[in-house]
Amino acid sequence: WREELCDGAVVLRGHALAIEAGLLGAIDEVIAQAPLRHMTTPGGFRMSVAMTSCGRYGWVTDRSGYRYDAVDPDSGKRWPQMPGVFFKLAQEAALAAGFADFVPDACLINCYEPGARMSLHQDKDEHDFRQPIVSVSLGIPAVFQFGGDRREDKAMRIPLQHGDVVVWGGAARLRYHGVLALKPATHPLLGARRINLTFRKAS
Ligand code: MD5
Ligand code: FE
Repeated sequence: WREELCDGAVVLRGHALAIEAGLLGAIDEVIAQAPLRHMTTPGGFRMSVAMTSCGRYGWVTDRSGYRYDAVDPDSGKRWPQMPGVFFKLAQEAALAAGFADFVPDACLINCYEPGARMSLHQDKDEHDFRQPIVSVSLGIPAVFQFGGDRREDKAMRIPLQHGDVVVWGGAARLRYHGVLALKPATHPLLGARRINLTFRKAS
């Protein structure tokens, strides 16, 4: 089931359902090596979303800024390897949306509990904006805000559910976006949590 939001942005409804057990097992293995943590923004705010990463690079934020780093600042070690089931899903979803040869080297794992949100922002810390971003929603539902090229542009609201995969490329790659505060809910496999995997080519 495929919905095109605009040129370059494609929602693949339920695309991850067939491999949910493999994804959840791999998430647990990553989190055991690199625990979820609430990072601090450059402005000094604690993020309501808990995060960790796997792959060659992880996305981190602290008082000095946002960046991709090959080392987990909490452990001083490299991030866990990207599980094969993650890489395959990201590459295959990108191909389905028209992006051949997507080779993600960073996977950010975002964990939202009820009340957690992500305010409008652009993803600009990567080097090559011709590369898409693939995002996978798991657990309780969220309302995604899909804005325009300017922060003031009116945002569309897109409900995202367990198993939905979105490919953000082309004209959508630099659009403002965010996630509204999650409502209390429980998912049979994930409990009161939403986990979003975002796959990127950082370098
Ligand atoms: C999330 N995460 O649901 C989203 C999914 C993040 C983030 O925004 O930065 O961790 S990725 C959504 C995205 C990426 C790139 C472009 C656009 C959306 N877009 O054009 O709307 O946790
Ligand atoms: Fe983002």
